[in-house]
Amino acid sequence: MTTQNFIPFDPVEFDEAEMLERSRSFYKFMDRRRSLRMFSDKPVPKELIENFIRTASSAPSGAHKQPWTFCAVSDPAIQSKIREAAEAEEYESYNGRMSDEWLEDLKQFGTDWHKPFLEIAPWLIIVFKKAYEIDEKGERHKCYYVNESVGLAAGFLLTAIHNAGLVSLTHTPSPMNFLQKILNRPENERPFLLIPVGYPAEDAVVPDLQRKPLEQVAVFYEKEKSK
Ligand code: IYR
Repeated sequence: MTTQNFIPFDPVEFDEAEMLERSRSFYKFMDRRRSLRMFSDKPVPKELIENFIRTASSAPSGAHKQPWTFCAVSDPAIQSKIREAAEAEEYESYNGRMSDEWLEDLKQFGTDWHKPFLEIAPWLIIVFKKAYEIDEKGERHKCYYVNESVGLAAGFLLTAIHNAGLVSLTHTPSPMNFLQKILNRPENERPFLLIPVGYPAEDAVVPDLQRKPLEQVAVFYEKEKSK
Protein backbone atom coordinates (compact mmCIF):
# COMPACT_ATOMS: atom_id res chain seq x y z
CA MET A 1 0.00 0.00 0.00
CA THR A 2 1.44 3.38 -1.00
CA THR A 3 0.71 6.32 1.26
CA GLN A 4 2.63 9.24 -0.29
CA ASN A 5 -0.19 11.77 -0.31
CA PHE A 6 -1.77 10.67 2.93
CA ILE A 7 -2.34 12.89 5.97
CA PRO A 8 -2.56 11.76 9.61
CA PHE A 9 -6.00 10.40 10.57
CA ASP A 10 -7.78 12.42 13.24
CA PRO A 11 -9.70 9.79 15.21
CA VAL A 12 -12.79 10.35 17.31
CA GLU A 13 -11.96 8.57 20.57
CA PHE A 14 -14.11 7.43 23.49
CA ASP A 15 -13.46 4.95 26.28
CA GLU A 16 -15.49 1.76 26.17
CA ALA A 17 -18.11 2.86 28.70
CA GLU A 18 -18.66 6.03 26.73
CA MET A 19 -18.93 4.07 23.48
CA LEU A 20 -21.58 1.85 25.00
CA GLU A 21 -23.58 4.77 26.31
CA ARG A 22 -23.33 6.66 23.02
CA SER A 23 -24.31 3.60 20.97
CA ARG A 24 -27.36 3.01 23.21
CA SER A 25 -28.56 6.57 23.21
CA PHE A 26 -27.96 6.99 19.47
CA TYR A 27 -29.97 3.85 18.79
CA LYS A 28 -32.81 5.13 20.99
CA PHE A 29 -32.70 8.47 19.22
CA MET A 30 -32.68 6.98 15.72
CA ASP A 31 -35.44 4.55 16.65
CA ARG A 32 -37.69 7.59 17.10
CA ARG A 33 -37.25 8.62 13.46
CA ARG A 34 -40.42 8.16 11.46
CA SER A 35 -41.33 8.87 7.86
CA LEU A 36 -43.99 11.55 7.92
CA ARG A 37 -46.64 12.52 5.40
CA MET A 38 -48.25 15.27 7.47
CA PHE A 39 -46.15 18.43 7.37
CA SER A 40 -46.54 21.91 8.82
CA ASP A 41 -45.97 24.83 6.46
CA LYS A 42 -43.75 26.49 9.08
CA PRO A 43 -40.61 27.81 7.32
CA VAL A 44 -37.24 26.14 7.87
CA PRO A 45 -34.10 28.32 7.57
CA LYS A 46 -31.97 27.66 4.49
CA GLU A 47 -28.84 27.27 6.65
CA LEU A 48 -30.28 24.09 8.17
CA ILE A 49 -30.87 22.62 4.72
CA GLU A 50 -27.31 23.56 3.72
CA ASN A 51 -25.91 21.75 6.75
CA PHE A 52 -28.05 18.66 6.03
CA ILE A 53 -26.68 18.56 2.49
CA ARG A 54 -23.10 19.06 3.72
CA THR A 55 -23.61 16.09 6.04
CA ALA A 56 -25.12 13.96 3.27
CA SER A 57 -22.22 14.80 0.98
CA SER A 58 -19.75 13.57 3.63
CA ALA A 59 -20.92 9.99 2.94
CA PRO A 60 -18.45 7.49 1.47
CA SER A 61 -18.75 6.92 -2.28
CA GLY A 62 -17.19 4.72 -4.96
CA ALA A 63 -13.68 6.10 -5.73
CA HIS A 64 -14.77 9.22 -3.80
CA LYS A 65 -16.67 10.46 -6.85
CA GLN A 66 -19.54 11.82 -4.71
CA PRO A 67 -21.90 11.03 -7.59
CA TRP A 68 -24.83 13.11 -6.34
CA THR A 69 -26.59 16.45 -6.64
CA PHE A 70 -29.06 17.66 -4.01
CA CYS A 71 -31.67 20.09 -5.35
CA ALA A 72 -33.33 22.03 -2.53
CA VAL A 73 -36.64 23.62 -3.51
CA SER A 74 -38.62 26.15 -1.47
CA ASP A 75 -40.11 27.99 -4.48
CA PRO A 76 -43.90 27.42 -4.29
CA ALA A 77 -44.25 27.61 -8.09
CA ILE A 78 -41.78 24.75 -8.56
CA GLN A 79 -43.35 22.79 -5.69
CA SER A 80 -46.75 23.07 -7.42
CA LYS A 81 -45.29 21.81 -10.69
CA ILE A 82 -43.68 18.88 -8.87
CA ARG A 83 -46.92 18.06 -7.07
CA GLU A 84 -48.93 18.17 -10.27
CA ALA A 85 -46.50 15.91 -12.15
CA ALA A 86 -46.06 13.52 -9.21
CA GLU A 87 -49.82 13.16 -8.69
CA ALA A 88 -50.35 12.46 -12.40
CA GLU A 89 -47.85 9.56 -12.22
CA GLU A 90 -49.12 8.35 -8.86
CA TYR A 91 -52.71 8.37 -10.14
CA GLU A 92 -51.68 5.95 -12.88
CA SER A 93 -49.70 3.85 -10.42
CA TYR A 94 -52.55 3.49 -7.93
CA ASN A 95 -55.05 2.87 -10.75
CA GLY A 96 -53.48 -0.02 -12.62
CA ARG A 97 -49.68 0.10 -12.56
CA MET A 98 -49.17 -1.33 -9.07
CA SER A 99 -49.95 -5.00 -8.43
CA ASP A 100 -52.70 -6.10 -6.04
CA GLU A 101 -50.04 -7.46 -3.70
CA TRP A 102 -48.28 -4.10 -3.67
CA LEU A 103 -51.51 -2.18 -2.99
CA GLU A 104 -52.30 -4.64 -0.19
CA ASP A 105 -48.81 -4.11 1.32
CA LEU A 106 -49.37 -0.34 1.30
CA LYS A 107 -52.80 -0.43 2.99
CA GLN A 108 -51.34 0.07 6.48
CA PHE A 109 -49.79 3.38 5.37
CA GLY A 110 -53.08 4.81 4.09
CA THR A 111 -51.36 6.25 1.00
CA ASP A 112 -53.08 7.13 -2.27
CA TRP A 113 -52.26 9.30 -5.28
CA HIS A 114 -52.84 12.59 -3.45
CA LYS A 115 -49.52 14.21 -2.43
CA PRO A 116 -50.42 17.53 -0.71
CA PHE A 117 -47.19 17.44 1.32
CA LEU A 118 -45.28 18.31 -1.87
CA GLU A 119 -46.76 21.83 -1.62
CA ILE A 120 -47.10 22.09 2.17
CA ALA A 121 -43.56 21.13 3.26
CA PRO A 122 -41.29 24.20 3.30
CA TRP A 123 -38.51 22.36 1.45
CA LEU A 124 -38.22 19.49 -0.99
CA ILE A 125 -34.78 17.97 -1.39
CA ILE A 126 -34.50 16.03 -4.63
CA VAL A 127 -31.54 13.68 -4.65
CA PHE A 128 -30.06 13.01 -8.08
CA LYS A 129 -27.54 10.28 -8.82
CA LYS A 130 -24.87 10.88 -11.43
CA ALA A 131 -24.67 7.96 -13.83
CA TYR A 132 -21.35 9.47 -14.96
CA GLU A 133 -19.57 12.79 -14.51
CA ILE A 134 -19.03 15.50 -17.10
CA ASP A 135 -16.00 17.75 -16.52
CA GLU A 136 -15.54 21.40 -17.56
CA LYS A 137 -14.30 20.25 -20.99
CA GLY A 138 -17.48 18.23 -21.48
CA GLU A 139 -15.60 14.93 -21.15
CA ARG A 140 -17.26 11.94 -19.52
CA HIS A 141 -15.80 10.21 -16.46
CA LYS A 142 -17.01 7.01 -14.85
CA CYS A 143 -18.73 6.77 -11.45
CA TYR A 144 -18.75 3.55 -9.46
CA TYR A 145 -21.28 1.90 -7.13
CA VAL A 146 -23.60 4.82 -7.78
CA ASN A 147 -26.73 3.37 -6.13
CA GLU A 148 -24.82 2.27 -3.06
CA SER A 149 -23.10 5.67 -2.78
CA VAL A 150 -26.24 7.76 -3.23
CA GLY A 151 -28.20 5.45 -0.91
CA LEU A 152 -25.60 6.06 1.80
CA ALA A 153 -25.70 9.83 1.23
CA ALA A 154 -29.50 9.75 1.48
CA GLY A 155 -29.20 7.88 4.79
CA PHE A 156 -26.82 10.53 6.11
CA LEU A 157 -29.30 13.19 4.95
CA LEU A 158 -32.26 11.62 6.80
CA THR A 159 -30.11 11.22 9.92
CA ALA A 160 -29.02 14.88 9.80
CA ILE A 161 -32.64 16.03 9.40
CA HIS A 162 -33.75 13.90 12.38
CA ASN A 163 -30.76 15.09 14.42
CA ALA A 164 -31.98 18.67 13.99
CA GLY A 165 -35.49 17.73 15.16
CA LEU A 166 -37.17 18.00 11.77
CA VAL A 167 -39.05 15.34 9.83
CA SER A 168 -38.75 13.88 6.35
CA LEU A 169 -40.26 11.38 3.95
CA THR A 170 -38.48 9.20 1.40
CA HIS A 171 -40.87 9.66 -1.47
CA THR A 172 -40.47 7.86 -4.79
CA PRO A 173 -43.16 8.91 -7.27
CA SER A 174 -42.76 6.49 -10.13
CA PRO A 175 -41.53 7.03 -12.78
CA MET A 176 -39.86 10.25 -11.67
CA ASN A 177 -38.02 11.52 -14.74
CA PHE A 178 -40.34 14.56 -14.60
CA LEU A 179 -38.02 15.87 -11.87
CA GLN A 180 -35.10 15.98 -14.29
CA LYS A 181 -37.20 18.14 -16.62
CA ILE A 182 -38.79 20.46 -14.04
CA LEU A 183 -35.44 21.09 -12.33
CA ASN A 184 -33.58 21.36 -15.61
CA ARG A 185 -30.94 18.80 -14.68
CA PRO A 186 -28.35 17.55 -17.19
CA GLU A 187 -28.65 14.19 -18.92
CA ASN A 188 -26.17 12.44 -16.58
CA GLU A 189 -28.31 13.17 -13.49
CA ARG A 190 -31.15 10.77 -12.67
CA PRO A 191 -33.69 11.34 -9.88
CA PHE A 192 -33.11 8.98 -6.95
CA LEU A 193 -35.34 10.20 -4.09
CA LEU A 194 -37.68 13.10 -3.38
CA ILE A 195 -37.46 14.12 0.27
CA PRO A 196 -39.90 16.66 1.76
CA VAL A 197 -38.39 18.28 4.87
CA GLY A 198 -40.04 20.35 7.57
CA TYR A 199 -41.83 20.42 10.90
CA PRO A 200 -44.55 17.85 11.57
CA ALA A 201 -48.16 19.07 11.39
CA GLU A 202 -49.53 19.66 14.89
CA ASP A 203 -51.97 16.75 14.63
CA ALA A 204 -49.57 14.47 12.72
CA VAL A 205 -50.11 10.71 13.08
CA VAL A 206 -48.02 7.78 11.86
CA PRO A 207 -48.87 4.11 11.28
CA ASP A 208 -48.28 1.85 14.28
CA LEU A 209 -45.31 -0.06 12.84
CA GLN A 210 -43.11 -2.52 14.70
CA ARG A 211 -39.42 -2.93 13.86
CA LYS A 212 -37.86 -6.36 13.57
CA PRO A 213 -35.90 -7.38 16.67
CA LEU A 214 -32.12 -7.82 16.40
CA GLU A 215 -32.46 -11.61 16.23
CA GLN A 216 -34.39 -11.30 12.97
CA VAL A 217 -31.98 -8.97 11.25
CA ALA A 218 -28.54 -10.01 12.53
CA VAL A 219 -26.53 -13.22 12.42
CA PHE A 220 -23.29 -13.42 14.40
CA TYR A 221 -20.38 -15.73 13.54
CA GLU A 222 -18.16 -15.34 16.58
CA LYS A 223 -14.75 -16.48 17.63
CA GLU A 224 -15.17 -18.91 20.53
CA LYS A 225 -14.43 -17.35 23.88
CA SER A 226 -11.45 -18.99 25.63
CA LYS A 227 -12.21 -20.35 29.11
N1 IYR B 1 -44.84 5.79 -4.62
C1 IYR B 1 -46.18 5.58 -4.08
C2 IYR B 1 -46.39 4.20 -3.54
C3 IYR B 1 -45.56 3.79 -2.39
C4 IYR B 1 -44.65 2.77 -2.53
C5 IYR B 1 -43.94 2.30 -1.45
I1 IYR B 1 -42.69 0.73 -1.70
C6 IYR B 1 -44.11 2.89 -0.20
O1 IYR B 1 -43.38 2.43 0.88
C7 IYR B 1 -45.02 3.90 -0.05
C8 IYR B 1 -45.73 4.37 -1.15
C9 IYR B 1 -46.54 6.65 -3.05
O2 IYR B 1 -45.66 7.42 -2.67
O3 IYR B 1 -47.69 6.73 -2.63
